[in-house]
Amino acid sequence: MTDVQLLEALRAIVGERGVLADPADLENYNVDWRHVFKGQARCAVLPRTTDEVAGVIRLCASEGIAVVPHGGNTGLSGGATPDGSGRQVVLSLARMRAIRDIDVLGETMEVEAGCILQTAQEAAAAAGLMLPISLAAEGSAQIGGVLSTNAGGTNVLRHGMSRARVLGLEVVTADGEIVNGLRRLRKDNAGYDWKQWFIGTEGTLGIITAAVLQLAPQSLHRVTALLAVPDADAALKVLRVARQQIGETLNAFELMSGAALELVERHQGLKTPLAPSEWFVLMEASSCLPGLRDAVEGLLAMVLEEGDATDGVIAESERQEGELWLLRESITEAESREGRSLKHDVSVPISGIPAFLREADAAVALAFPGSRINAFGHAGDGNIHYNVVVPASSDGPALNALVHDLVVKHQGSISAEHGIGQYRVSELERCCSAAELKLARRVKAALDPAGLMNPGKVMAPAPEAQ
Ligand code: 2HG
Ligand code: ZN
Repeated sequence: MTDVQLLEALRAIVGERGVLADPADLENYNVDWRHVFKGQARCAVLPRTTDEVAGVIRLCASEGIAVVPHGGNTGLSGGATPDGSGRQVVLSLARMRAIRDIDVLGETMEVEAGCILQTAQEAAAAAGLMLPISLAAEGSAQIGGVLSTNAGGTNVLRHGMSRARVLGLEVVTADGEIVNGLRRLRKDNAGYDWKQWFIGTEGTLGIITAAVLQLAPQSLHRVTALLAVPDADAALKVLRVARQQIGETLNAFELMSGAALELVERHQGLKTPLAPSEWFVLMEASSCLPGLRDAVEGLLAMVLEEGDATDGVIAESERQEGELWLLRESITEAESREGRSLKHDVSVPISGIPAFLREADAAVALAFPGSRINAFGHAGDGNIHYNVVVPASSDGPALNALVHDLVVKHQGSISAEHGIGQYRVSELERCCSAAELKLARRVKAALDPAGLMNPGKVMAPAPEAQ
C-alpha cells in the first residue's frame, strides 16, 4: 500500500480529521517529553470509538504495519515514540476521552483510554469519591497510558500501583478483535485474569481502549507535613513511627535529597520552608475520621524528640499543602533544566534503601567524578529515582550498568514505575533472568505473533520479526 492509499484507507475508518500526516502535526508524536527519544511516524491516527480502533488495527495488521500507541506523552522511557523508519503508525487515543459512567454506590468509574487522569480525578471528586492515582504528570497523562504502563506515583504506599485500580478492561487485540471485559466486579475468578496481560505491557500486546476503575471514599481530613531528616536511615525510622501511629491513613511518604530541593529552588524559584538539610520527607495522610492532625502532630513530636527528624512543618491550609507538593513535583522539571541527566527509576526492598544509597553514592563518585546525584522518590514503597546529572561526555551505559548492578545486588528492580519503553530494553535483558525473559517472549509470541504491537518496546523484537 502506498502512503496515499494508506492515508485514504485510514480516513475511511476514522474520518478526515482523524489522520495526521503533515510533518508539523506529527512533531508531538515523534519526540518524547524529555526530547531524549526521537522517531519518525508514517502518520498519526486518532480514532473516536473502539470500533474505529479495531478497524485501524485490522488494516495495519493486514498490511504488516507496526502500531505505536500514544497517550499524553508524559512517559520517561520512550514507550510512545515511534522508531526512525518512517513506517510506524502512531495510534493516539486522545479523541476517546469520555467518562462513560460513575457508579457511586459501587465506587467505580468507566472511562475511555484518552481521558486525562486529572479529568477523571475531578469527575470522581464531583461524585463525592476519589480516584487515588496521583502523579506529577496527571494534568496530561491519559488513562490508557497510565494503565498500559501500570504507572505508580505518590499514592502507591496506600492504594497500590495503577493495576490495583482496574476492575475491568476493554482492549483491542493485535488482530483487531474487541474484547469487552468492562465488568465492575471486585471478585471475579472466572478463568484467566487476562486484563493483566495488557496492564503494564506498554501496548506491546494490544491496545487498552477503556477501563472500569475502582474508586475510593473521599477523605475529609488530610494532613501534609514536610520534615528535615539527617539521613535515609532516619527517614525509615520516621516511616516506622508513622506506620505505627497513623497506620493505613498514610498516603504518601516521599524522600527528597537536599540537593534535589536545591535544584527546585534554583530553577523553579520555589522556596523550601525549612532550613537546608541533607534529606527531607514529605508525608501526607488522610482519613474520613477526625483526629488525624493531632495524631500527626504527636508523631512529629516523637521523631523530633528521638532526633530522627531535625525540623518539621505541617501545612496549615490547602494552599500550603499545594506549596509543599509543588516542591516535590517540580524536581523532574528542575532536573531537566540542570543539564544532561541519567535516570534510574529503581526500587529495592524498603529496608535496603539506606545501604543502596550509600553504596551507589560511593560507587558513582569514584567512577564518575564531576557527576551530581539527584536522588528522590517514593521511599514509602521502596522506589528511588536515583538520577545523576552528568557532564555531556559521560559514558551513560556504563553508569546505568553500575547503578543497576547494585540494584540487582539489593534484590531490586531496574524499573519501578516508569516502564521499560525503549530506554531500558538492553538493561532488562542484562538484569532479568533467562527464564523470565523466555516467559515474556512466549506471551508476546502468543498475543502478537506478527510483532506489530509497539515493536522494540519492553523487549527487542524476536529475530524472525526483525
Ligand atoms: C516522579 O516521581 C516521577 O516525580 C518522575 O516519577 C521521576 O524525573 C524522574 O525521574
Ligand atoms: Zn516517581
